[in-house]
Amino acid sequence: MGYVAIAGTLQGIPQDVITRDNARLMEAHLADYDALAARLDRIGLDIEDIVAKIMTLEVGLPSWGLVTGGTRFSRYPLAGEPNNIFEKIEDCAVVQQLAGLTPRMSLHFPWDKADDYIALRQYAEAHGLGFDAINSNTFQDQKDQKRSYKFGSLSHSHPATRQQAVEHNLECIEIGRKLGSKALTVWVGDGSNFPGQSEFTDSLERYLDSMRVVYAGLPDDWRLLIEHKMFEPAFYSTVVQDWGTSILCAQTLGEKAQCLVDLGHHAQGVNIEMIVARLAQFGKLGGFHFNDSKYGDDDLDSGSINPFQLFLVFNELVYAEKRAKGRFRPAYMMDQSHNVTDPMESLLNSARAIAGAYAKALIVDRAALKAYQADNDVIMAHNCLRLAFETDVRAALAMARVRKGGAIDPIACYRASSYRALKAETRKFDPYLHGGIV
Ligand code: RM4
Ligand code: MN
Ligand code: MN
Repeated sequence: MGYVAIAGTLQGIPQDVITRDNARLMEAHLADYDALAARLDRIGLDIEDIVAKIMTLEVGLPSWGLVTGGTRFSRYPLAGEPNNIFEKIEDCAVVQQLAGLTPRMSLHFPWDKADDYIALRQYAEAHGLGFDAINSNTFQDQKDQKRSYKFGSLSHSHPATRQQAVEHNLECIEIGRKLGSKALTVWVGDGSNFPGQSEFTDSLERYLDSMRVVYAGLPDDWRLLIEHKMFEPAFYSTVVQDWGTSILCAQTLGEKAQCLVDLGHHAQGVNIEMIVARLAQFGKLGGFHFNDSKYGDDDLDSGSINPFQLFLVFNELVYAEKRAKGRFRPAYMMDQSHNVTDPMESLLNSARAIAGAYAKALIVDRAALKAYQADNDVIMAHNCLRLAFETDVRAALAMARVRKGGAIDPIACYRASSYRALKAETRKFDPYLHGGIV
């Protein structure tokens, strides 16, 4: 089985593997598609409009999600997984090839450092990929780093440490410019583990002072995405702990600063879809880190634990999109850790779950919903959402993939290609490498 240039990609799954797997499933797929078309027609929707909208959805892939993740206890790497950013690009190109809605990668520095960013960009472009938001990392110490982030970074009590963290973020912007990226995501682990360890007000003030310098370094057409997180690694207080602090910081910094919502970064039971609505209403919803969680920042596959929540989030996003009339373009990205699955399979499944939540949100009968809400017809208003959520939209998703040259069943096709096994023959592998826990 030769790996050849196809559709702008240098390597990938041979086209005949996709064609063959799709041929196997086509008859059933078309029957399902017709059935869904008829169902949607009965509620006044044209399936072609829905498919066309699904085809516009784009979600960035996290470079740190391509290798097996781990917990505090261990990591169990997989033979054939990528060893560097170039090999990660190859894998992302395959996810894009099969899923059709993940055309960009979100990089994390210094993890993804390369000698030549122009060459890196060309390599990605040759694989049909671009770059999403750049992520800085001031939550770990790196080799040869002068000052430690043990007690914080952008909000550190010492000006020299803050300066070092600012410079790292400015360097990330520089790298991003070379790569053609348009946003910088800043998440800091800054916070405290003990009451009294730090002063809440002073540390936020210092954080803002640092962020003002980073903001001033942004190109005009860039966004600065502020990612909040309630706890971890700090377990008593966190400097940017919730969407309240995040939006205050974004408003203080200016137009180009917006908030990024990572679905796993909230207290249990928090109404995340409502946070999404609020941020969108005030023009500050800049981006997303999709994942799922049961307990905390679990970084599980999108839609694997609470698909209803994912749907309700997209219900707000579709409403915001409608209200903004085309001026609403948050950067959608995944942020997941794949500890016990093949990362590429998890990303394929997650892409499908995210697109599915979007598709279901698109078929909500908004006029009927508004009328029921106006009449305080609670059950019927709720059923409007339920009906959309319970609709099986898989055939519309598959059609969107097929029209982009992708697979009806991405995971079956990926397995049929033996991609991972073939990579295991050429990529170096150290089963005892336990680092890289995200
Ligand atoms: C954090 C946060 C950030 C990500 C790191 C790896 O919890 O979600 O977005 O950059 O993990
Ligand atoms: Mn995140
Ligand atoms: Mn996280």
